[in-house]
Amino acid sequence: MAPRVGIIMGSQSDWPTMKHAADVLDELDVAYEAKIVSAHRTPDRLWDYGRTALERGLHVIIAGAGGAAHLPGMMASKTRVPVIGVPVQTKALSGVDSLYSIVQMPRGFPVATMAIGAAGAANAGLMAAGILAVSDEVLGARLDAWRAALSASIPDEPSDA
Ligand code: RP5
Repeated sequence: MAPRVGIIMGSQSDWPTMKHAADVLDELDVAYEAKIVSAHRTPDRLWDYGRTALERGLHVIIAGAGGAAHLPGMMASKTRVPVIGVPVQTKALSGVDSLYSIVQMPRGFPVATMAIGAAGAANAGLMAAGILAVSDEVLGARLDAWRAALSASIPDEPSDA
């Protein structure tokens, strides 16, 4: 099945974070691809990816990067495929640098920015699935079941265990 979601990241070092998005998409049986596309180290790859995203059938792009995290914003500039940004946690500034780099887009070129780190990546997967599910009832039912199972797993009361 052709991927409907593109997961891109600035470096191999981002994969342990971005894998959380991939894991959620696996759980929901959503076809995706995962690529390393760096705004700074492989700018031509970024341009080609954005130029061909729509014609290749991508519906959503999840873009994760850390530090001077220009990848999500640059991708949003190159394609109208919706971009979900994931700020990767950094050692020097704990990912606040990544967050600020991604979230403060100028009017006209939005990036839907998630929380810093693994939770943000997982939520990016869920957000992508939610966008696809608007026009895919079967996926919508899987997403509803996923959400219900999470709710059911939350205990009523805390325990010492
Ligand atoms: C960014 O620089 C990447 O997204 C990564 O988060 C960060 C560090 O990359 P490496 O030096 O670990 O390759 O472009």
